[in-house]
Amino acid sequence: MLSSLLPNRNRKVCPYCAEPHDFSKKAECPTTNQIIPKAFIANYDTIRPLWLHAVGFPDHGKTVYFSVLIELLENLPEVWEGFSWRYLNQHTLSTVQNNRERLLLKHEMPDKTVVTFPVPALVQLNQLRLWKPRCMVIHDTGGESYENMDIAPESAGFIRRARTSFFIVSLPDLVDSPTRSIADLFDVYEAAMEEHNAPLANRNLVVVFTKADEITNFGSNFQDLKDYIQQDDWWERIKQKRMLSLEERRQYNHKLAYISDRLYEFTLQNVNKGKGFIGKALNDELTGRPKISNLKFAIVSALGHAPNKQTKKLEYDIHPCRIQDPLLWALLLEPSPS
Ligand SMILES: Nc1nc2c(ncn2[C@@H]2O[C@H](COP(=O)(O)OP(=O)(O)O)[C@@H](O)[C@H]2O)c(=O)[nH]1
Ligand SMILES: [Mg+2]
Ligand SMILES: [Zn+2]
Repeated sequence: MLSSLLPNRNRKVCPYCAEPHDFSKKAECPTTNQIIPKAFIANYDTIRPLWLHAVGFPDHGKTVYFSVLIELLENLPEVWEGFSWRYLNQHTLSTVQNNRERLLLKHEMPDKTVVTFPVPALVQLNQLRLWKPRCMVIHDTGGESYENMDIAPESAGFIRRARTSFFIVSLPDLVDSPTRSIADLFDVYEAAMEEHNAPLANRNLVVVFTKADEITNFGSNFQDLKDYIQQDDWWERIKQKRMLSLEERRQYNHKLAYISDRLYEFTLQNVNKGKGFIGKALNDELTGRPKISNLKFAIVSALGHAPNKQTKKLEYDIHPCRIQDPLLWALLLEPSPS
């Protein structure tokens, strides 16, 4: 018992169950029996894990977001000088290949009942230049629904471990079900986190408004948000193999902060119960102290257009917009310790 409390430099947080184990004798998770990739253990101190997970109501776009994000990463070397990625386990590779076939070639949407990344996907990101290399541990929190919020019990450890949560909100879906609001969503989220012993203090929340292609009216004060979505040229740049300079990438990060502030205003003014949501996220009713450390906002369209309502298939190829933004926020909010 005591030995498990003592610091042990061989103990590393397991990417498959999110608990620390000593891997010096056997690179296997005692809980899930998964073999830990050698590269994960060998580089643990220099290529730090970046735990990524998304919470949100079913159907708001979590699985599609992660699938398209990976597609973007595979194309990123066309716009980020020297960038490379590496899948650390066969499972990740198979999942990516399957997504490629379904989403990109057959234009099909992910199955609702199947969790796309039941075993976390391990994707090493190298040569980020503005940041140190990282190993993304992506966990898709689909599957069993918890009080209308997708947090399967086996996801709890990941949610506790991750310092940054992507709070996936599809405004078009909320408008279609007027009895639900973003403030309700936060209550469900907070209850789910409490249930899983994952306190909100010291946590970063990145609200990701998904399906931006379906938002037709941002209101007269927020035309710049519509422009921001439409003017993302990364996908075009990828096709044209036009690199972003380091200076352009720095400016992009500044723009990210500006857009987050604008989306904060937009949420206050134009989102049903938006003010209530921000109040809940930022203030602890009892102490008045901040609840969430950082509340940031991003807006994305993973597909670029809605699938056909009848066939549920895309009618033409995906055109992702701003899907890099939530990942950039995670990198900015959780820099690797030097
Ligand atoms: N218009 C539009 N629809 C999307 C987008 N992303 C997802 N969807 C739709 O939302 C559905 C649910 O997405 P999914 O990622 O499976 O949701 P999850 O249950 O939160 O994982 C998909 O089948 C698509 O019909 C998007 O970027 N734009
Ligand atoms: Mg899903
Ligand atoms: Zn483990």
